[in-house]
Amino acid sequence: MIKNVYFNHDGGVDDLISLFLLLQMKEVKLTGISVIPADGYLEPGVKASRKIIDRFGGADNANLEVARSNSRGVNPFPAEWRMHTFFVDALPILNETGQMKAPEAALPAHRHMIETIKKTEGQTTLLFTGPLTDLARALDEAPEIEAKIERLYWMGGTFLEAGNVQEPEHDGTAEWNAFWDPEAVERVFASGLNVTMVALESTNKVPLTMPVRNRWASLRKHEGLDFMGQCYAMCPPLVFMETNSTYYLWDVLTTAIVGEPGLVEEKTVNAKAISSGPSQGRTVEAADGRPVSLVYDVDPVRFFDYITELGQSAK
Ligand code: AGV
Ligand code: CA
Repeated sequence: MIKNVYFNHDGGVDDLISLFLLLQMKEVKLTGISVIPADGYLEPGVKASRKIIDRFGGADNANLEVARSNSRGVNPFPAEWRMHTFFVDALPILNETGQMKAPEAALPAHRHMIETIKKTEGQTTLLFTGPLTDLARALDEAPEIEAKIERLYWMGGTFLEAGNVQEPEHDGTAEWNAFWDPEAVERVFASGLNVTMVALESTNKVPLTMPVRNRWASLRKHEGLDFMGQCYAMCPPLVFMETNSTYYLWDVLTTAIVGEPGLVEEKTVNAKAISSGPSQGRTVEAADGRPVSLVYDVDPVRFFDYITELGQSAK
């Protein structure tokens, strides 16, 4: 069965690779894209998205619109990470024709999502690989869209003791996408949406290792895999130590599940979001929380095979 998917991302390396992979999935029909300037910058995020659609989207996606978010976060991402968006946008493979054809949407991201969900026949699956701000605003403005949303797949949060935020006024328990806008997580948790959380529990099991990079390098005659390898080369391989900058396939795992849910194990957890204080952005299990489907395990071998085959199939 073909799923209608609306994709909101925040311009990171793995967000943009996620767009590339979605465009290769036969079981996915993309209905709209939007870009929020969280772990990336807006202008190159929108441009890189349009160029990826042009280069790897084929005729079916020629009219796929890319919308700009006008949302602002609470806790900004480090500029060093955000610079990645410019690097991807500047890759020669995305600039060969010197043109950008995929249209930019007139509406800001949250309104574009509302209108797209309304006009799409049947249900829409939401994929969010950055903060939830645009979804929280869309639900405030048009709560009726809830009934047309099949499920939200969100890369974010964790129920582990250790998150991935290391900032001066924080206790380290949050995941970054939740930390950027903690109130948005609270708002989405207050909705009746079906939520699948791809939290650090599972993404910690898919780090970007040297063997993975080398596999794609050996297959670089396939332009899609060369593109993935070039993108990930922007994230320095730190093989002797794990630092705050170690890269995992956070968003790509989340995206892969939309195409192939069987790659992972899920369980229902009752969740709450903490929206202020030193634990802001933390998600916790609580008896009176709302149910979410937590992706807690993944088969890394099958996962890497799946995305490598998808990348290899790109024309
Ligand atoms: O927390 C993971 C989220 C994902 O959506 N992002 C990166 C992915 O796009 C933030 C992030 C955490 N650690 C990072 C991040 C790092 N070392 N480099 C860049 N972004
Ligand atoms: Ca992201």
